[in-house]
Amino acid sequence: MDRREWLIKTGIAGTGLLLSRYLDAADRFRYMPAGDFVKADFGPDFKWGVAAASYQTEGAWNLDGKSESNWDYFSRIPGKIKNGENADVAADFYHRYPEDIELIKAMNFKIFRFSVSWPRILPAGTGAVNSKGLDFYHKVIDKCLSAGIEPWITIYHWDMPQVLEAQGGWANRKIIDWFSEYVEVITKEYGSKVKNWMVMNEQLSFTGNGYMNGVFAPGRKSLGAFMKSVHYATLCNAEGGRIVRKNVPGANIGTTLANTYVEPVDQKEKNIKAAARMDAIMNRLFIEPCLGMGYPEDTLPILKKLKSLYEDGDEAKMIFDFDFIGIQYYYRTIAKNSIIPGMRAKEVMASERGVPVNSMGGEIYPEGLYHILKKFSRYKGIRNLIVTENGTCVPDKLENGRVHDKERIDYFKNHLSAVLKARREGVNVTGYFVWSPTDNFEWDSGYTPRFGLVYVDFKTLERYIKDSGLWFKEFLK
Ligand code: GCO
Repeated sequence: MDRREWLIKTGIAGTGLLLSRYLDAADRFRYMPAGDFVKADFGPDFKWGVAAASYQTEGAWNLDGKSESNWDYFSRIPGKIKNGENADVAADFYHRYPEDIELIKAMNFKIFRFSVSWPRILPAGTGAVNSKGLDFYHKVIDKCLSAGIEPWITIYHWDMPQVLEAQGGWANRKIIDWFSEYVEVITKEYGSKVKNWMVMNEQLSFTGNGYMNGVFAPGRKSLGAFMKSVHYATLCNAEGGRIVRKNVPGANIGTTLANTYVEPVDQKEKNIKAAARMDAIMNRLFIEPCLGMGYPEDTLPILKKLKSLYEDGDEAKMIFDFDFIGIQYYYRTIAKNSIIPGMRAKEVMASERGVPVNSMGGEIYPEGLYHILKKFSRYKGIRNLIVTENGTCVPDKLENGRVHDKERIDYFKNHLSAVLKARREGVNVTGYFVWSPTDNFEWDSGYTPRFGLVYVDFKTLERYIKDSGLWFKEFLK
């Protein structure tokens, strides 16, 4: 057993924060080289899927009765989106879903995770249901089923009717009623055909980036609004789960969380503590209340402010009776102490550290996925983990109808190797979904970062399977 293996076995490495005390970069464990594992190593029931989201792919922003979403509105504010882009057309999934589902099938995936656009279903946010909106997802679901692909629905992947955002969105407690109504409608509508449901996509991303950093819709920069959005999103997550449970017999219910592996920049006490505070926000804030542990306020005292938002019964209502947790991992975060109030920690950017990065500047660090899976497996209440998103953006070039994205293939091999290592050590990780089947609209970064297994020419909207898509086709066959 080498030093690293020993650290992992003894659980020392599992704390993450202590690891770099013992290991320098050269010691990092090596992943199994290409071809050293095969699909069968993951077991016969392992779930292989791809993941996408409504606003990022559909386009058709004002067709067939859909109302304006918070992102439609936000993307029109000058300066909010790179190059002034928006997702009015996106990948035109609204019209091209049959082709895209055929492509998913051609790459030998068995699951398609997609989200439902709330403003397509309830254009006024609540009240009248738009039957054409309902029809669209029936067609998507039916196409999946006829292609032998299991549809997995994300209920909320960040697009809400602008009419509700204008009333405060996630920072208004009424969101609990608004959201519950929406969940009632779609679970009753699709529950007989769809058994796998994820209530939310990355609460931290839409609350933190939307209400605190202001880089996502609705572009607010308010600690107070952020706190409210955290608490109400926590309540909605659990309540959404209860509604799915009630309306969909035999449902498999989860939610998906943003994750990053946090380590301190060095072993100074103050930086270790800063990393712990950052970890509390980035990895613990939304899972711990689901488990009845409350918010991680011992590590991050500012979270005590959340208590002032509690109403009678909230503590119990925050508990989420889920079947699985979706892990969404892209990069590692290195933290150091900072005097900025609140988290009192800041990130040491990958660019300052000279490490491999994706085209958005996130560090490519496969073993971080292994550590996150181990970390989550240590929560007593989590029975089942699925990697519901993992992927990378590369400056792809289309050449004679081909995209030679070797970097992306290596990324997948190394991250799959990390998943397998966790699985072999007893972590109950039961699936892996790639973000994303096709290139699409990457929020405030617009169309520049390409995450797809399939290249989309955004001028013609034609699709081309990249080498990474062909790699999966072979690997999954
Ligand atoms: C997210 C979302 C996706 C992103 C993906 C790549 O996690 O931000 O779920 O919508 O596009 O993660 O950044």
